[in-house]
Amino acid sequence: MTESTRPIGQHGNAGELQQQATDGEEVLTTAQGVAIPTNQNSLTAGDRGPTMLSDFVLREKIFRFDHERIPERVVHARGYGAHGTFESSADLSEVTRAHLFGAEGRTVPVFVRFSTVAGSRGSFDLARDVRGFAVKFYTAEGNWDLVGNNIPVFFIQDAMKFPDLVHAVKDEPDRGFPQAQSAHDNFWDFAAHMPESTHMTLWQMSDRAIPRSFRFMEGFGVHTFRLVNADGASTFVKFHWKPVLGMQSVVWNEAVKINGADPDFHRRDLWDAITSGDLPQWDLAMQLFDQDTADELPFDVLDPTKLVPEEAVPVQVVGRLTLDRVVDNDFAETEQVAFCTQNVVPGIDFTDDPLLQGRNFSYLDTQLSRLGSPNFTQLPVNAPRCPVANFARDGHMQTDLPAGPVNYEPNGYPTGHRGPRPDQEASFTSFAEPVTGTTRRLRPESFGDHYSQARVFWISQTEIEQQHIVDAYVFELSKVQREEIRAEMVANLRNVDEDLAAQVADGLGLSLPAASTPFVPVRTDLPASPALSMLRNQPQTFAGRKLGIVLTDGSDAAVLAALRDQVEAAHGTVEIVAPKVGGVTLDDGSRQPADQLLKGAPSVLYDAVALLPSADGARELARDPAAKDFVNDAFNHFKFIGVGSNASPVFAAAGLGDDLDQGCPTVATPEDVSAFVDGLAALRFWERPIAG
Ligand code: HDE
Repeated sequence: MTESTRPIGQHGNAGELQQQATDGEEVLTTAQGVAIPTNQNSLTAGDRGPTMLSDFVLREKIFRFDHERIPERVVHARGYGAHGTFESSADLSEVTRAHLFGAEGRTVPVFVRFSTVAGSRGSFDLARDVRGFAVKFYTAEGNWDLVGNNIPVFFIQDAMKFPDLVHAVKDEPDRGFPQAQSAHDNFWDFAAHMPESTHMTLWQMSDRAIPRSFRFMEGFGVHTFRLVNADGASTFVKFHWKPVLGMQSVVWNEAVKINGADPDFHRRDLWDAITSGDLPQWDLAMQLFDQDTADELPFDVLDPTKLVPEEAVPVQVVGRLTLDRVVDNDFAETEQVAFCTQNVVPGIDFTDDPLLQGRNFSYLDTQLSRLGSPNFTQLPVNAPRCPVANFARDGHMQTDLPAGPVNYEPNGYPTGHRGPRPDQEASFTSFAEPVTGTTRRLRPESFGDHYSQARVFWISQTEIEQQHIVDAYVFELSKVQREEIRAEMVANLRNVDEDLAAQVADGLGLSLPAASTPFVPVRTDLPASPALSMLRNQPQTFAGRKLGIVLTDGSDAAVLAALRDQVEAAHGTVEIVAPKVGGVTLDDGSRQPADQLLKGAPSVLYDAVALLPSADGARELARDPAAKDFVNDAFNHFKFIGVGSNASPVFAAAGLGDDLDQGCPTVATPEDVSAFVDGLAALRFWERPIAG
């Protein structure tokens, strides 16, 4: 064990004296290792007298507590991390000298942190927001950080604009709200005046921004990076993460309710999946292309507001990420992990994407403000798992013990005492790119098309997805108080698609404004890219999803058993919801504990539901607002609902008596179960004729 990975309490040498409490637990000590009889009562003078200044136990405990917090991340403050492994499945040595990709089957440990962007650390998981997808690969050649998002493009083209973007989207500075929401004046004012952000806002208004959980979302490196091979030749690369369980999102009304019912919905989902052995997985995929292909594309590959369509450059899977271990300590790991886009290894390099160049400065810089010392690289979660040797020294919280007199180079000390020497073979060498031109502060012309790819995204969506995008714009812009911002946004949307703009204007009760003037003409000849639609690429599986079953005393034990068996056979999970969390007595006399209290587990927490009350139980439920909300929400959120033989009174009471459709099949006998469970693979019954 290295110095930096020792658990607290194992530092130093206890010598002869091995302290152990009588019950076998560790002995309670101060931070100095001094055993103390209690840390529950202060030292006072007399029975009710003053607390003594000499009470170092009290002072130390309070002192430690007073300094527990560090600044939260300026963006991506709310995040959740886990450990895992990456295994390569391809030999990419022709395009990169990175050891990690040098052969099939190479494995490296990883740490992943998912996050929302705008909200503070204590905000809620289901904000309509971009999600961060940051992966630290602890490779044999040093740490590689792929700090991506779940959306493949970004709001801005130049790092110079990032502070403006973040100021605009965060809570408004005078009033300090709204929290974790882009639905306010400053964000849309900024977006309306930044046509380059239009493509990203379409993605942000799509269901991608309200994922069902981290397990069901894609990830993207966003920028064009380079791979560099042993001969120094470069290939452009776009990185993708593809969830093995397929993509899935919730609907907006569901998101709003999940935030109230379980603000930790996403982190709980990840924790539950990993701890139950249902290990989340993503394929790492690459789009590889050369300069000629880049030149043929109708946009600049250095522009981070553009993507490379999968139809133009295929996405090839090169490995798989498996998350297999939850953190031991949220602060030590998830909060202290320090991702830096500048962390690359030999064989992986940057391009001149101006956003990426700015990030390479920002991430290192921000760690100092968050973690307080350049020695953050020594924290266990950040420390490389390969040797580290250089002449950097000292600083706050230095925990390494670099021995010897040499802390500079060149030096004339004899071999073996000179300190670390460069190894040219092993070294990272920056791609040798010819650079010409005069310095300037001007955006390249090739970055001037702000709408054509936004249009491609729009026309690639199914009607349902388009409707959700319209609804999201209408919702967000309805929260804006300065009305001219609405018109300015719609004026931009007219350049994307007239229909989109007309629908948003109609939803806002706004007469259609004149279109804004695009910097370059919008290309309407670019084809749709079906790969951009979530619904067109639905996974058709209930694996990893959850069925909530409402039971009462007297519920049918045989139907329940069949449901549980078949959902589990489909690799889904089942949760029992009952009027009392102590559980119910089934019709065969057996006792069934509940996982959730009905009043505490609305149907938004489930992917599909089934109601199996007894006749008496159904009469009770029909009077229970929580039960009525349960079925109403499930219905309105397009969920599949299994209807037990006695359940009709609950639906009648919820006003759904005549509405039950093919998405609400009867599950009256064990024989009905397989059709219901098979149907769950469709995930939602979108055919339901309700406004979503
Ligand atoms: Fe970040 N970003 N970012 N960002 N970003 C940070 O670094 C920044 C951008 C992303 O889980 C900060 O350690 C600038 C794009 C993720 O710890 C900060 C620019 C993408 C995370 C920062 C961008 C991202 C961050 C705040 C424009 C997708 C969370 C805390 C030039 C490819 C990582 C920190 C984690 C975090 C700066 C744009 C993703 C301030 C200046 C584009 C996933 O350094």
